[in-house]
Amino acid sequence: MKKKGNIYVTEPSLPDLEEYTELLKTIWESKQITNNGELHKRFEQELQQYLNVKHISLFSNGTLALMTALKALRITGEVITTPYSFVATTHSLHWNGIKPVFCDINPHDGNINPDKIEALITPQTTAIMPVHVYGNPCDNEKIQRIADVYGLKIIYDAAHAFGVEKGNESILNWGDLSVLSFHATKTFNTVEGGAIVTKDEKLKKRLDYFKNFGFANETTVIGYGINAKMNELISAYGLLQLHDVDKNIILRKEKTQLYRQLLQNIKGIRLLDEMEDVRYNYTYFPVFIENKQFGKSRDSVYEELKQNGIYARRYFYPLISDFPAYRGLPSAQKEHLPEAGNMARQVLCLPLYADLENRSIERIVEIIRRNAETTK
Ligand code: T4K
Repeated sequence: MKKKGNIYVTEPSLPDLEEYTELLKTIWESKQITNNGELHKRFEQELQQYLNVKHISLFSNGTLALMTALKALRITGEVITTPYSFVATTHSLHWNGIKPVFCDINPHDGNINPDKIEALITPQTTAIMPVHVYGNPCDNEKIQRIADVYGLKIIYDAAHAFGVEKGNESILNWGDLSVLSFHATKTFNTVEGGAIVTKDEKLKKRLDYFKNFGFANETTVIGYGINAKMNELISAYGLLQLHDVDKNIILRKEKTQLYRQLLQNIKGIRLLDEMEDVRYNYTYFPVFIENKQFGKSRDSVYEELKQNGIYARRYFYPLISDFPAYRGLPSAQKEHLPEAGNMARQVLCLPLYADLENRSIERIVEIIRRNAETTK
């Protein structure tokens, strides 16, 4: 339960209640409350235009979207993925009977290290599932080159990458498809929700069938479909969120810049670099606390903030490969994942959301500064 006065890692932006009520009235009149209604169609269209992508299929959440994506692409055997992510990434593989193979990451962006992928490929490998962690674009060129040589599919977990562009192109167009999450904790939220983006019109159709039990029409079921549809009430909410998302991203950018400026002189705090040709969405603000230089551990800063009513989060600690469900896998062994282990030990995601007050940021940085053994 949230307590008034505390500051949490995030806070959702909600649509205008009166506007939402007006839209709800149209649902009450039509009595179409789910199953590809008018608002669902409108939301899909407007999102497709906003994100500048070819096709998009809405889902009830990101996890079901990931699970459905793997099914629709008939992915089997082994999939090479990152341990430095939210556990849903790997769970979606397990739910499809696929063995995850963990690959180490880059310390500069937290993403899968493409130079380490090839060594993990076996005759059972069918796909690569990278994550654009914190919305940082993966090295798509290298990953695509490997996929092309070995005939592998690429499923991007783009849960953090809503609206992210590189060189004026949506990164959601990369790979065979990209999966978005619209969870309450994301820059663009629909309470719960998600979507799959693809360039392939036929795949978009198959995804639409798969999220509706596999029904292609009243009498044809094309495979092991699931129920992962987005309903009309959520589509209405999403349509209104789209009006505000640009404003929210700008506010988040300003907060991020303030953090960066205030943190710059604290020894032992490492921030990830931003690439010049990338439009970020500022969903997370991760800092990495280098124990020796900083003088105290990441966990002591985490606890100290907590005692002051500030709830930062250690996304992503522990590594997925350290959870009991996965730690027995050969690729999960710590010696194969040194960079991921380091980042998981050092990371702290500081509060970031559109309504976060600047004086709260100043307070958070002050607490961190007090913790630092030495400052310049
Ligand atoms: N792939 C990746 C890479 C992902 O990061 C995620 C989800 C997925 C796949 C799966 O997508 P979904 O199936 O979720 O669509 C959160 C989210 O539940 C999860 O969506 C997200 N990633 C993950 C990184 O974080 P928690 O357990 O940290 O959430 P929770 O409830 O502790 O919320 C954090 C803080 O946010 C709270 O302390 C207060 C605030 N908050 C939260 C909610 C839910 C609010 O102010 N209002 C709210 O309604 O997992």
